[in-house]
Amino acid sequence: MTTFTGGREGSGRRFAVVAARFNEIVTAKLVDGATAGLAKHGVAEGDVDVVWVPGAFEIPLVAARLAGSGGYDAVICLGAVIRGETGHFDLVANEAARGIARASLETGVPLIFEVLATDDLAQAEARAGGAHGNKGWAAAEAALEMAGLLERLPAVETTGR
Ligand code: INI
Repeated sequence: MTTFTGGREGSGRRFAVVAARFNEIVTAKLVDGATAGLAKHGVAEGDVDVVWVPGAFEIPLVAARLAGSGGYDAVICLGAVIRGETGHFDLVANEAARGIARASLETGVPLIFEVLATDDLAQAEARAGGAHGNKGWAAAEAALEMAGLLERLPAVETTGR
């Protein structure tokens, strides 16, 4: 039996962070958490690119571009969709999730989904450095683990066509 695990070694790896500016009071803290988490695990500052987009709805397109560039081991997607602020909460949150998942499967690059979807600002803040920790940090650790895991798994077979 062989067991595969990812580990969290960051040295020599490159990561992109895509962050939504909407609800920046929350997402800026998620970015801080993610970049601190990457640094803690040995990722060099120069090996992290942070890209800001207007809102969570725009994350998938930019994440797909970055993942498709071949320049990153994983792309961390950060946003905060807050139900109290919008009638189209479900649309924005669902499309962000769907688009990020699709981009990950199509590119074969781990895209980490940390778009908070909460009822109110307090719940979001609790997950961005508050009582529930910083989900940006958790996203960084998921990115490191997935990067390591994909490196260890058998490569995708190509037909050569
Ligand atoms: N974008 C968010 O990231 N969070 C939200 O809570 C939000 N609300 O409340 O509407 C939101 N909307 C903007 C959306 O992501 C797009 O930027 C916009 O629709 C333009 O395409």
